[in-house]
Amino acid sequence: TAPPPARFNFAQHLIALNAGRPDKAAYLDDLGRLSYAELAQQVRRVASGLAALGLRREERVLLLMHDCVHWPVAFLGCLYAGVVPVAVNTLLTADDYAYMLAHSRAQAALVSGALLPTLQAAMERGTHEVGNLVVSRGNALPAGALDFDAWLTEQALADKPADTAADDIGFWLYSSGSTGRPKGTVHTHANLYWTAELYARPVLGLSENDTCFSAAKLFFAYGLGNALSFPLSVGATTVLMAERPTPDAVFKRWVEQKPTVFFGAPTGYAGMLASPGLPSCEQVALRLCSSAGEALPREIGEKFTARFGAEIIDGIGSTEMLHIFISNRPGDVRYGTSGLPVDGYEVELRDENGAVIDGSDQVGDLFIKGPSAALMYWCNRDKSRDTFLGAWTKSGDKYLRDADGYYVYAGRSDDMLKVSGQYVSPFEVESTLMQHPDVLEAAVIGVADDHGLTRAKAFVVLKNQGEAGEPMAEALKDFVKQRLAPHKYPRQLVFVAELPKTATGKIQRFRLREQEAA
Ligand code: 3SK
Repeated sequence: TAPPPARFNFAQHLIALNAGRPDKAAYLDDLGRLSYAELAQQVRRVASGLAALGLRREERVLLLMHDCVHWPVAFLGCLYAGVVPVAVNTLLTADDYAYMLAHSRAQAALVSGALLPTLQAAMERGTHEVGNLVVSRGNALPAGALDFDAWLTEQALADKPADTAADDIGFWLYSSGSTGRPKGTVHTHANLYWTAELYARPVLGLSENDTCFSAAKLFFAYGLGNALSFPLSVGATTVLMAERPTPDAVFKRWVEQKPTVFFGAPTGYAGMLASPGLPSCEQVALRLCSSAGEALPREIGEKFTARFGAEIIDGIGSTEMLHIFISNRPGDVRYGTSGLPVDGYEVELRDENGAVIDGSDQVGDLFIKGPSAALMYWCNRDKSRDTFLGAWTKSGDKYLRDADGYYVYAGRSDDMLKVSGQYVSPFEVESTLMQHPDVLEAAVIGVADDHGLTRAKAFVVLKNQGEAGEPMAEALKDFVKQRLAPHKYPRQLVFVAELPKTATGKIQRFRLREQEAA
């Protein structure tokens, strides 16, 4: 695959690629359709609008929006202008956004109307430098805020893109870690190109004949590829949906909009297969499905293919590598494995001394080398140094290679959990539980549910053990739900008299895991 030219602007690259299909639908969202010509125009209007607001190259803009046509228009408009969008999870709390605003020093925010109250609470809570708010699909706008559509119509078309280098900072995504705040993961313009050219085109065989639909939202690295950089790199059409990807919401799009490629996560596939509304094979047009976020249990893949004929292509990616670097291949799917390295990426398993493991069936730490790796974690030298090791990136996952060379997931190297494809830090949940006046201490681990998918389970020591019982368990779950993003609360919570600890008082989560496995 040829590298992008040294001077390269990913938004301009997409506009040029699709200049020959002006009337084709680039996006179908809950309210309408956006053609490729309209997308190009709106991207150039956003670029002008940002300049008119005083935004300068390399300054950051917070992008906090539900999936709708404004999201790709805003993201690519920033890239076209050389402004850096910081795309953030829509499910977080005001406290999370307050941190992100201060950390990124975002100079403006592009926000969905429904998310505006949370963002405003964040702005009141901490220091920030947001000078302008542009609100997508909002009702009553606060003084000084701009309506996204009205703002766009007032802008001229920017006459040329920012003259960015392929290696210039393009955008940030936040990635969660086992301790501390989320890390601002800094990606280049070229990284978007690489993931499309190394994975979407050759592995998924995406083409302009496809209609893509991703249950994973655009703010996830997975969703950003699935619903933006991949389809726009081949001239396909993408279905966007603002609401949560419940089985019924997904089925409605499958049946009405007939996507040919669907991107989901194992929890979603399990929920859909168990749902009474599951459509028949004849009602849908799926030719291929993708799964990532956590390892896909074999049974889910087999059941899905038996129902729809289509394979689920399971793979592993990361926010740091931007998309998938080990994947199954259509026509050669081994359910229960993540597949083989994607061409263009090298993969190593290393033992605890850092030596490369050559043999099969030995668990090691997974390292990846490839051109789409992030540059760094913003303003976090220690964690950057720990993860980005020259040409190699540490994934934080444990894997083994089977006798045929296929990679099999063997857990995390740290204590992080992946619940419904999203990272959950046990420390964060434990410290939230410990803010409750009745809790003495707590430990959180991942346990497998009936489908083999990970769920958070909390072990809680109460100050007064006599209060243990269902009402207290529900109260503690609610306590966490009110303070953290919804995917972080423990679905299971049990009371224990004490937690296993080292001589120095550190909680031994591995003992709880062993106890659960026994
Ligand atoms: O969350 C993941 O595992 C993932 C998968 C594919 C692409 C990107 C990411 C972050």
